[in-house]
Amino acid sequence: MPYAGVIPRYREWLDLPDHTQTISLLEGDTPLVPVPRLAEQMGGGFRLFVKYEGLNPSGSFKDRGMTAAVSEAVGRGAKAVICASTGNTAASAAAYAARAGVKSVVLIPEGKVALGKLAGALAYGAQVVQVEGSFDDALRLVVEISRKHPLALVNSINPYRLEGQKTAAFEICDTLGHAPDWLCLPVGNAGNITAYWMGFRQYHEAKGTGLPKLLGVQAAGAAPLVLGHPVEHPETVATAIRIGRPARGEQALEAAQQSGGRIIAVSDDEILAMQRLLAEEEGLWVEPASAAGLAGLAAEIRAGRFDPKDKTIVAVCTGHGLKDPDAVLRRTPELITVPPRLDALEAVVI
Ligand code: AN7
Repeated sequence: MPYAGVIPRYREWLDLPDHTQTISLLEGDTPLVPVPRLAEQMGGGFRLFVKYEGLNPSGSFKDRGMTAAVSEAVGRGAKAVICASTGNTAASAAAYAARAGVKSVVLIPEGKVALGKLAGALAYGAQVVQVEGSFDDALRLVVEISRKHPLALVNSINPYRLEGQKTAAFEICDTLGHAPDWLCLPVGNAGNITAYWMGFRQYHEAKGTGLPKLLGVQAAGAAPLVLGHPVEHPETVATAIRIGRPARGEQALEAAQQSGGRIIAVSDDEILAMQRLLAEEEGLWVEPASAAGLAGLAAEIRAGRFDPKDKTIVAVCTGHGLKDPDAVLRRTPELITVPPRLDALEAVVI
């Protein structure tokens, strides 16, 4: 059977109602890319893989959960979906709504969404509304309006989002034949880490695939789960995870703790350095937030808080680098321009 997306692939593992009517863009089935040169840079002696979620149809991991949420909503007759978003959820919701032929409304924090995400949401035909405030303000608003009006909420408060999202854990186990020792990933609204833990536990109970320890990584300027309290004015270059009140924060902390792992924070400089290293050493360009998991791993190894020896470690890279071209262009010196002559080209290249 040709590949048909995460719902058909894992249907019997997903708790979705019978009315679910699959809306798919053939999401999932993303590569687990070995990154041995990066592992060497971190000291070596372990196996490191990137789960390259930026290769999903709308360019981020959100498509796994979105196929499930939109399929459920459309199956019960919803004519419109709504979400708040730092960008990737917006693009994903807009894409799946377009595929389903329903309306999408996306609320984004004014001026704080990376270009590729905003353009994506517009391209797929969403109604984009900027909110004078943070993601957290936008999320509060969509919860309120979806209680009053027939707009299906497709943020990860929606349980079906997690059902679809957990398929990433299944894929990793199916590819490796077992769970990794550690899973490192960025944490924003905390739906992803919660879903991974659900998925790994479910597979382990059924198949004995083992359980990973979870290393969740926040940006230092938006680290409510590390600080232990909400952050009123979150700030980070990794705008995807610029979130001060994670909707699934409690569950994320519980998942990290149950797994024997932890949630830590890294600086923006560490995030950007890792984004660059991954692109320049391994040819994988991811958006800044997506480099946070690896940046956290590197920091833990450097500080001697984590011995990676002989371990199998998977880092989830959640969004494609094309989502946020500005993050690279900002640090790029002026481009070299030459007249169309060989000697001029030789003068700069040779
Ligand atoms: C690239 O799109 O919250 O911890 O509104 O875009 O499950 O929230 C995005 C989050 C990591 C964090 N990496 O995942 C949104 C949004 C990227 C992201 C996260 C996001 P969660």
